[in-house]
Amino acid sequence: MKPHITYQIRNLLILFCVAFSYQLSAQKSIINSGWQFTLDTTKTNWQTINIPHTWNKNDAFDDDPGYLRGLGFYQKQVYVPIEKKELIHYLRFKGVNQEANVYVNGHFVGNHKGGYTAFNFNITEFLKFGDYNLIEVKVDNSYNANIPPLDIDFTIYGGIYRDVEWIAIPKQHLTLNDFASEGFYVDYPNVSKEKASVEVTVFLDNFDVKSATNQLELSISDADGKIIRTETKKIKINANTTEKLKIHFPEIRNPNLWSPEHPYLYQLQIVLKDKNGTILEEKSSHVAFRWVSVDPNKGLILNGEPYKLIGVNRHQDYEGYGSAVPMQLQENDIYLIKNMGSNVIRFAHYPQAQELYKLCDELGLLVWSEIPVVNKVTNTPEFFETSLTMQEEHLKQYYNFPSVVMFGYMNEIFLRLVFDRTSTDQEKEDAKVYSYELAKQLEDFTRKMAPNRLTVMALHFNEVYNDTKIADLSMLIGWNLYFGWYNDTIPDLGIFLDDQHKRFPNRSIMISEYGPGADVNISSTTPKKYDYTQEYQLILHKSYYDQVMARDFVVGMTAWNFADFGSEFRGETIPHVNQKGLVQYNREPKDVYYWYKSVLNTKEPLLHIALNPEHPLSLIDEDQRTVSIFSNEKKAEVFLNGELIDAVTFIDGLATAAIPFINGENELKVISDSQEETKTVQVFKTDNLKTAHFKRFGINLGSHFSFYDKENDVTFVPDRPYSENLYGHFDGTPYNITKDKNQGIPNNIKNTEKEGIFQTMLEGCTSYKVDVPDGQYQVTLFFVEPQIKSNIEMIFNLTVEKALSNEDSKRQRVFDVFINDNLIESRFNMAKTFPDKYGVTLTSIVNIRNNEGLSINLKPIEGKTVLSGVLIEKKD
Ligand code: GCB
Repeated sequence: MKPHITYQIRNLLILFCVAFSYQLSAQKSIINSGWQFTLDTTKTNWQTINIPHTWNKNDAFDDDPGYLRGLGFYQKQVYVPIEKKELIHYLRFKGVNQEANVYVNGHFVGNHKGGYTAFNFNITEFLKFGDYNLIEVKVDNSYNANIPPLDIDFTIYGGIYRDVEWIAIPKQHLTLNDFASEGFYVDYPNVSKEKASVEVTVFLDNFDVKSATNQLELSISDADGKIIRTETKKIKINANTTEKLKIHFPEIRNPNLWSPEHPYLYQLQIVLKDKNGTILEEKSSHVAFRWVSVDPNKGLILNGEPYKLIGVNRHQDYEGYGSAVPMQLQENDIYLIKNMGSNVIRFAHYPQAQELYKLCDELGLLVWSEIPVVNKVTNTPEFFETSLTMQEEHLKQYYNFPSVVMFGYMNEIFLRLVFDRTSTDQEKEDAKVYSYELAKQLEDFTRKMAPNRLTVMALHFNEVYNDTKIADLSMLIGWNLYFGWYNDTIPDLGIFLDDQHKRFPNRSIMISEYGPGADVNISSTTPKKYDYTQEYQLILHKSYYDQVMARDFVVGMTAWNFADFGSEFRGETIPHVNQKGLVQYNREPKDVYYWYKSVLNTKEPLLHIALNPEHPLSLIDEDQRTVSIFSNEKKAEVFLNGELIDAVTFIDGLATAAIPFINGENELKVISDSQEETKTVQVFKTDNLKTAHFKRFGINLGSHFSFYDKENDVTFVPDRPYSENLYGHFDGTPYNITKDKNQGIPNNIKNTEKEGIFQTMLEGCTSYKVDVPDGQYQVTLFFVEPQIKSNIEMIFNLTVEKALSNEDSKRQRVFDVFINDNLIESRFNMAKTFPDKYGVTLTSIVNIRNNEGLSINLKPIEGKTVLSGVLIEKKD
C-alpha cells in the first residue's frame, strides 16, 4: 500500500508542477506536421501532408493551360491537455493564399483575406480541454475581385504555405490582436552619429476577469551581449482590457550605426512578469541605428552620406516547391543576394517570410517591402478596405525590422488600363480617379503609421503616372523600365531618366525593375534584343549599371528578378516561368550573377569563366570563340590546353578572350592574382562537314542562337544560308522575328521541353541542305504549327500586339516532306491533326551516298511550309 500512495502523491505533484508551469509562461509550437488535405469539396479523399504546402506546385507548370484556382481543405486533430485550461490559445497562420476560413470543433473562428500577411485567431472559447480538437481551414485561391492582387505576372499558389503556430499564453500578455503584430513597436525619435534614442510602445492584454499588476522589464544589449540600458515599469491592467505603454530609453552616446557594410545590431529584450516576479512572456527585437532620406539630386542619403542602391527584386517561389519553400532554401536566397554584393532587396510584390527580413537586418541589406496592389484596382469599398487592412498588417508585422527603409503599396497600377481594349474612355478616366484615390489613402495611411520610413510606389513606362499626378504621391518613385526588352533600346534608359529628372526636379527616382529574359541553354555570338541569350542579358545589365552609376540623382536600381519565377501563362523559352532571373529557378547562377558579383562584391575574390562544361560547343567555320571572364581582380592569364594564349585586364569586372578551341576536348584555364579556374569543354569544330566526325549534329532553324538540348546532349547550331561543305537554307524567312523580338512564337509548345528549338522556325523554306559525309543517319525534323491559337495566348504582354484573328488561326499549311528525294510524309498538315501548338517530330533513317549530302525538301500544297529544327545522328 505505502509505495502506491507515494506514487499517487508523486504523480499529483508532477501534475501540479506541470499545471503550474503551463499557467506561467507563454508557449509557441509550430504545428506543421501531419495535416489532412483534400481538394474534394465533399471532404473525402484526404491525404496526409506537411505544411508548408501548396496544391499548385505541379499543375502550374504542366502543358494544360491554367492552374487550379479554387478551394482546398485542411484539417488536423490537436489534443489539448486539461492543464492548459488556464491559458489563452491562439492559432497563428503566417501565410495562407489567399482567403482562409478557420473552424475549431465545427465553430467558425475567423476569416482572413490576403495571401501574404500573417493572422492570429483566439480559439480559446472553442476548445475542449483534455480532449482532441478538430482544426479545419478552408482555403480559397480563386480569383476574387475584392482581394489584391487581381491580375499579375506571377502564379497565385493556393494553400497554407507558411508555418502554423499554436500559441498558448498566460492571461496577461503582449497583445496578439493588433493585426498579428508582435504587440510592441520600436521607434527611434532621433538618431545621429553622436546619439540615438529608442522608444518602445507596448500593448498589453489582460484576459482575466480581474485586474492584474504586472511588471515589464526592457533591456537593450549591444552586439557583444552587454546590457547597456534597462527600464522597468509596473503596470496595472484592468480586467478584459488592453493597456498601452510607452517606454523611453535614455540616449545612447556615439551609437554604432547600422549600414549594409556594417550591419551592427543591438538587441531589445522585453520580459513580462506577474506580481510575484514570475516570467509570463519574453520577446525580443533587433534594434539598429540608421537614418535614411532621399534627395532629388543626390539620391538616397544613408547616415548622412549619399548611398547608391544596387540590388534585386525577389519572388518567393522555387523550382519544385511552388510557394511552399523550406525556410533553409529561402534563407539561402538572402545569402546569395548578399554575396552578389547587393545592398538592397525589393520584396516584390508582397510581404515575404519574416525570417528573411530578420536575415536582412543581420547581413546588412536595405529592404523595400510592399503589398500586392498590382496592375489594377477594383472600385468597391471591399477592395479598398482589404487593401488598407493588408497595409496595416504589413506595416505592423514588419515595423520592427530596421532593415526595412521603404514601405510600398502599389505596382504599375495603370498597366491594365493602358492595354485595355474593352473599356470605354469614360471607364478609363474613372479608373484613373479611383486608383488615385486608393493610392492617396494608402500613402497617407503609410506616412501616418510608419513616419520614419520612405513611402514608395513602382510605375511602368507610361506618361499616365505623370498626367494623373499619382507619381507625386510617394516620397520615392520606382520606375520599372524595360528599355531594350519590351520597349526601345538599352541607351533609351538614360534619355528617359534625364528627361524625368528635368521635368520633375523635385522627385526622387530609382529603377525598381529592369532586365531581360535569359535561358542558360540559349547562346549567341550575335546577341539580339528579346532572344533569351545570356549574352544579351549581360549586355543589358552592364549598360543599365553604367547608366545608373553615371547619374547621381538616381537613387539606385533593383534588377528584375533575383531568380526565375513561376508565372503560369507565360510562354517563354521555359514555359510558365518568367526568366528574367539573375539565377535560375533552382537558384543556379546565370553568368550575369557572376558579373554583378565581380563588380559589387569586393570582399571575396571572384573568378568565373562564362562557359558551361556540360554544354558542348559547336564552332562551324569559326576559328575562335570569344569567351567572357568575370573577376574583381585586375589581370589574368588565359591558357588553352596548357599553353598561354592571352593576358587579359578586367574592366568593370569583365574581360573577354578569343579562344582558338580545337576539335575535341579543350581545357581552358584562367589564372588571376589570387585564383584560378579551369573549365573543360567538348568542342565540335569544323569548316567542312563532309570530312567532319560527329555523333549528333543539330540545327536550330530560323534562329541566330544555339540551343543546348540536354536530352540528346547536343548543341543545336544557329541557322545560316547554305554554303558549300557546310549547311543552310536556300529560301524561307524566320517566322515572327522582328528587330524587337527574336524569340519566334511566345508560346508553350506541348509535348516537349525543347521550346528553344520549336519556337523559332523558317517559314516558306522549300530546300535545306546539310553536307554530311556518306553513311547511315537517323534524321529528325522538328515542326510546330505556329498559327493554331493557343487556348491562352500570352496575356501578360507589355506591348500592344495584334491578336491572331480566327481566320489566321484556322489557316492550314499542307506540304510534302522529302529527304533526299524520298517522300517521308505526305500532305503534312498540323492544323488538321493537332488542336494546339504541339511539338511534332518526323524521324527517318537515311542513307547518304555518292557525296550527295542531306537534302530536305518541303513541297507546299497549301500555305507556306515551316521547319523548326533538324537533328542528324550517325548510325553506322
Ligand atoms: C513588370 C511587373 C512584374 C513583371 C515584369 C515582367 O513590370 O512589375 O510583375 O513580372 O514586369 O517580367 O514583365
